[in-house]
Parts: sequence; C-alpha cells; structure tokens
Amino acid sequence: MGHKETIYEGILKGNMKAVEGATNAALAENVAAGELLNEAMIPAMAEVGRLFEANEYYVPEMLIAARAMKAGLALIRPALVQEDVKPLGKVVLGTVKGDLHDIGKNLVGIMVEGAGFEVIDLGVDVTPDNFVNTAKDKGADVIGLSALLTTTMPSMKTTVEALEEAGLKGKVRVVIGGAPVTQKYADEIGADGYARDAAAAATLIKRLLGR
Ligand code: B1M
Repeated sequence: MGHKETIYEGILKGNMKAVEGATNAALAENVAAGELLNEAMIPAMAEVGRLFEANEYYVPEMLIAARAMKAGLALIRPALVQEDVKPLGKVVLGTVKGDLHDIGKNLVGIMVEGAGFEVIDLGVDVTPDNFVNTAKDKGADVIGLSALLTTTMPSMKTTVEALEEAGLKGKVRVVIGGAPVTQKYADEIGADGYARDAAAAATLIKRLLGR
C-alpha cells in the first residue's frame, strides 16, 4: 500500500500511529503536503461522514477518525504554513456556539496563517460575544466563523448582529464557512463573504481586505 492509501485507511480505522508513520514517510519522500491533505486526509473524512450517515459508523468511530486526522494534520502543518511572513492583518477564528467540530476550522487557520495573516483561534463552542469582544480587544480585521451543524448555523447570524450592536459592522469583516453553509446564507445574514474550503477562505480574506 502506498503512503496516501495508508493515510486514508488509517483515518478510516482511527489508526493514529499508521497515519503518523505514513505521513512522515511521505514527507521524507517529498510528497507535497497539499497532496496528502487533498488526496488522502479530506477524502477519508468525507468517507467517515458517509459511513456515519449510513449508520455504519457511530460517534466513537468519528472521534477516533478525527483524532487520527488531527495527528496527520499536525505533521503537514509546517509545510502548509509559510514561515517568517509579516502579518497582513488579524483574523479571529472559531467554531460557533454549540458546535464542537474543529478539523475544518483548523485547516482554515492553517491556510489563512499560510497566506500571511495572524490568526487568533478561539477554538470551538465560541459565543457571539466572545468573537466580537476579542475582535474589538485585539483590533482584528476579520472574524471567521465555522459551523458544521445546521442547528448551530443561526449562531453566525447572532454574531453578525452582535457585531452590528458593537458598532463594528463594516469595520470588522465576517467570513463564514462549513459544510452546511452557503453563499445564499451568507447573503441572508449579512456576512461579508462565504468560502467553500480553507484555501478559498484565505483568498477571500485577502480580497476583502485588498491585500
Ligand atoms: Co459530526 N456531524 N457530529 N462529529 N461530523 C457531521 C458534520 C455530519 C454531517 C455527519 C453526518 O450526519 N453525515 C452531521 C451534521 C448533520 C447536520 O447538521 N447537517 C454531524 C452530527 C449529526 C454530529 C453530532 C450531532 C452526532 C451526535 O452526537 N449524534 C455531534 C455534534 C457535536 C457538536 O458539535 N455539538 C457530532 C460530533 C462529531 C465528533 C465530535 C465525533 C467529530 C468531530 C471531531 C472534531 O472536529 N474534533 C465529528 C466528525 C468528525 C464529523 C464528520 C464525519 C467530519 C467533519 C470533518 O472534520 N470534515 C462530519 C461529516 C462530514 O462532514 N462529511 C460530521 C473534514 C473537514 C476538513 O471538513 O469541516 O467541512 P469541514 O471543513 C471544510 C469546509 O467546510 C470549509 O473548509 C474545510 C476544508 O477545507 N470550512 C470553512 C470549514 N469551516 C470554514 C470556515 C470558513 C471557510 C471555510 O471561513 C471562516
């Protein structure tokens, strides 16, 4: 089995050691980090989602798959992020209130950091007030919101409203994303932009700020 297949299978089976071993071996052979991400890690998580929907996987399987994916991501992170870049701006990032999914959000953080921004990652289950207060205190240019559950998407709207109440709407841009999120939803709630994946999020933030 090649390294990418081992990574794919390792994530599906939640075999963290196999994922780490194959990722390290692939990097040592100069396989591009982006290739490992897009051709092995992300497809493996998509398959985990499919198995969950088909009732073949349950929450424990999803959890160990996520742990294995995170272990692989940690190893490719340095190759995805450009070092020694002067920050182009500040981005406050997090997964919205009630939502504990952080893999996509972490990827967005890596790509946005890689594009030259300072990222202040608030983690998961972040309240609208926490997003807005942090943006205010740190003088952030952008708030990035991630949601993976249809039930937690409304917290994106509440965050836009909280920003408006704080008088920061238009000064701090709001970018949203996550599997159930769409451009239509971004338009509906008055967010400044929607990005379908982590690379697109980085490009969008650069464009919004004219950097
Ligand atoms: Co959950 N989960 N989960 N889960 N989980 C989904 C999201 C689900 C679609 C699975 C399914 O039914 N097929 C489903 C949601 C259904 C819905 O609402 N429509 C679901 C469910 C139901 C649940 C629970 C309710 C299950 C339960 O307890 N009964 C529960 C909720 C817990 C909570 O959050 N309160 C739950 C729990 C979990 C785990 C904790 C076990 C685990 C998360 C572990 C972790 O993140 N640390 C988990 C996982 C792993 C998944 C799936 C399988 C994979 C998610 C993932 O990491 N994808 C997921 C199924 C799926 O998505 N296919 C599923 C890989 C990641 C790279 O993609 O996060 O989409 P993604 O990010 C992408 C883009 O969306 C985008 O960029 C990334 C790629 O470049 N993006 C942004 C993301 N954020 C962005 C922000 C941006 C821009 C782009 O700008 C700021």
